[in-house]
Amino acid sequence: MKITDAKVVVTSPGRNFVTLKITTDEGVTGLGDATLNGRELAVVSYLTDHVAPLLIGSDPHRIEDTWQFLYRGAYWRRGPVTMAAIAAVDVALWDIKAKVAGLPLYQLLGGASRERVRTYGHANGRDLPELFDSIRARLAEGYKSIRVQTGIPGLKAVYGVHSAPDAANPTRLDQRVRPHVEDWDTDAYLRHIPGVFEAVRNEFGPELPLLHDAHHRLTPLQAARLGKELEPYKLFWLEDCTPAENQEGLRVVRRHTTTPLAIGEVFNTVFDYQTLVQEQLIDYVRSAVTHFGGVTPLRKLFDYAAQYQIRSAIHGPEDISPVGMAAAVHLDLAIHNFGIQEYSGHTDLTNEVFRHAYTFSDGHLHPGEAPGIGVELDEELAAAHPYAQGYLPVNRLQDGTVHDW
Ligand code: EZ4
Ligand code: CO
Repeated sequence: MKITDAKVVVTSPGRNFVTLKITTDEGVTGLGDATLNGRELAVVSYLTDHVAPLLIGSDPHRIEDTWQFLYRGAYWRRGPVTMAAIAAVDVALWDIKAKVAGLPLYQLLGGASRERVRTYGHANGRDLPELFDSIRARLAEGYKSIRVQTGIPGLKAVYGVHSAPDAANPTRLDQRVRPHVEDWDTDAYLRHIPGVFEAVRNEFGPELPLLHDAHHRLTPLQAARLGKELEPYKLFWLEDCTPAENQEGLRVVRRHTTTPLAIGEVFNTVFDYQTLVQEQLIDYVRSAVTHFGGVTPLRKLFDYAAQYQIRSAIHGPEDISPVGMAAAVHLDLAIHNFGIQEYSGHTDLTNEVFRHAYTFSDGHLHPGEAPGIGVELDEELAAAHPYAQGYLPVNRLQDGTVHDW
């Protein structure tokens, strides 16, 4: 069997998605997600200009060898662009192998370790009444675990909370798209958050698993303090409390709090995790199949983390396409040290462009029984919704200093 074509499809059914489609001489095709939110076209070029020519004529069954060839063969290792591109190839090849076998991918990964995959959904509100409504809406949709994000008094726009369009900071300037500007004040945040969790616990009781994402904004000492102050409310986890490129910083956090910690959605190789895992400084590894080089290396990370009783928590925002989500759900079902899967769902139009076999019900996902990863790309519909330039927001402190978003 030989690869005869590798093409990249960029589509924007509400937001941008980058998909690799690999075709073989026997007519079997495979899909991989390569979406890197806000920097999509860099990955498109990496794939079309540099990777696709290398794939033509090669054997799609040699997944490990192809992965090593692309990773080591580039000489320039790691980084989100490289690893998103390699991830798309890896998942497309797993899709092909599983289709040839006539089995859903999870069967090739060792088979199901559980009946279904538990998820968490996002609730948010500018104030407590709005937040409570949002939590009730997620519970009504079936979610059993809830990530809580809230507005902060005095701040106009905060990560994870819907805000009114800001006339002073237009996202379009002279037809050029500019990032939306959010504002930030760590002291105001630290003062406000514990009271929010106290109120949520009082309203929804002790059993509901609650999560919170600090989105890389705190110093180790600030994170230690927050973790400690949240202990009475027994969080499922506190996510991305610091920008964890400085892995050693987590020693400070860990020394001071028993609030569980989750980190890694912006990481792309196992090397980003070495200190965090070996020293057991975190409880959940957060990388997505799409940004970590695919199913092959993410499986290895999970097995490595398992030795330290660290569990999986694959990143699942809307900017992971249904192709990336499908690959994640197969892995979730198969591995032993599964923790939880983030799941926000996609718009109806996105689900039409990417028809998928995975299903969501009663707060749980299942990958379905279709051979491969179980996603079909409607290329005509994809073409009807072309790429639209877009950026993630940026964050500024009260005096204008750029801060981590
Ligand atoms: O900000 O995926 O936990 N989820 C997150 C996401 C990220 C986006 C960035 O593209 O932090 O919402
Ligand atoms: Co996050």
